[in-house]
Amino acid sequence: MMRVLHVSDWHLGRVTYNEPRSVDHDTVLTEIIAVARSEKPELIVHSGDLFDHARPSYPDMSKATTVLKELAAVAPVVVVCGNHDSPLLFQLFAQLLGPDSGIHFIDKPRDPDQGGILRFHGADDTVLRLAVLPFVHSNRAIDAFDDPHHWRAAYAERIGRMERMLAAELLRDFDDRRDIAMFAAHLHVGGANFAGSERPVHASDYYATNAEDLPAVNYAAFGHIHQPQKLPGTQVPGRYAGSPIQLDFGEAGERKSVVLADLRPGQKANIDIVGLSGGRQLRRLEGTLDDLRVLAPSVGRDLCQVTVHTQTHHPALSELVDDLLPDAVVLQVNEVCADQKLEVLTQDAVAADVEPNLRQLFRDYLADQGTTTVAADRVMATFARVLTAVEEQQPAVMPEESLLTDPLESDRAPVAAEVSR
Ligand SMILES: [Mn+2]
Repeated sequence: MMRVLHVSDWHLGRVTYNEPRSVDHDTVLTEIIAVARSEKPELIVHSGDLFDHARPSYPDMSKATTVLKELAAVAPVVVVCGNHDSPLLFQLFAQLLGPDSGIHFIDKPRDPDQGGILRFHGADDTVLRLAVLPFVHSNRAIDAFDDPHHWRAAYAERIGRMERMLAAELLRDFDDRRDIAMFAAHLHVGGANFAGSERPVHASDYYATNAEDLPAVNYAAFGHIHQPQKLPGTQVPGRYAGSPIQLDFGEAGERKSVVLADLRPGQKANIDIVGLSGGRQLRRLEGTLDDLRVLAPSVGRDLCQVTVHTQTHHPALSELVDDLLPDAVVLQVNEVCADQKLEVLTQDAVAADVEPNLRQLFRDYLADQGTTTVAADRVMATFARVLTAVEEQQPAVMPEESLLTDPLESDRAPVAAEVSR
């Protein structure tokens, strides 16, 4: 049996609405190291997006290598390059840490015999074969001369070809009394649930791959999607381990975790989800100031996006909210102000005048959009005054119009003759 710890999508260096997440990372990375030490896996797989940026800060690089070394003290570590990671930085890390570090940085997709398949030996005679597939950018996988309508299919087809190639080699001379097959990739499998924080640098980072192309392995360790979940649409046992912290509000309320997979030759994987605290939670709060007062004790140190419903505009609302939530980090305060929106006209009123006039259209606009500071009825009154002034002052005939009614040049007496006279 070989136990594998699967982690993913750390996004070190992440900043959420100007709030650095390093303290949250410190919390969950300590938890992950503790899980590794107590569960004693024989292999640790990080399925990509170690960093949030291709050029991480020095403290984040130092944090990454320190934590990976702590993990490598327990078992060999494989890190697959994600779409946020830099393949060149991975090469540099590999160079600096050296082949004896026990940390394998997989910088780019490789042929099976050029580093695309790794082998690890268990304490018993078990051999774990691991095929690795880092993120493939779409510009590497599609031909720009192809019809763009086919790009999505071309991408999936190209990835499918890579997967089939790896699978063929992975399962060659496979002895299922001794061998275990695993696949680690940073890819979007069609049908997976998005959080939104996966950030499409190019919309095409969202190009899906086909679940049916996955190699038939004992366990598939996937990264890219931040919500921990089973791989969709496939019988292959596998999971998105998910990010260890809530990276953005799309992930608010999500429970974060890592995966422990016990793999035995010729048997179904035994998969265990180990919960993480997730660091500080992201929370959306909405209500009146009184509602917030009631909610306040439950908020603690959470990172909050607050929407306050007020009657009239509150110039010092942010300070008020800060006072109400003294321990929380208030990332954003939105105000929904009753007097900055007008009531929508009833259907009867609209029906009476089939073609809505400018006043009605502007009124509808204010009902929908509201104003930012001044009360909506004042804006409406000003608009009405301006409109009336324009309507009452009959616009003069425009110069172009007089040109059209004037006789043509040839019908007139020559201008030069008039002058000479
Ligand atoms: Mn990610």
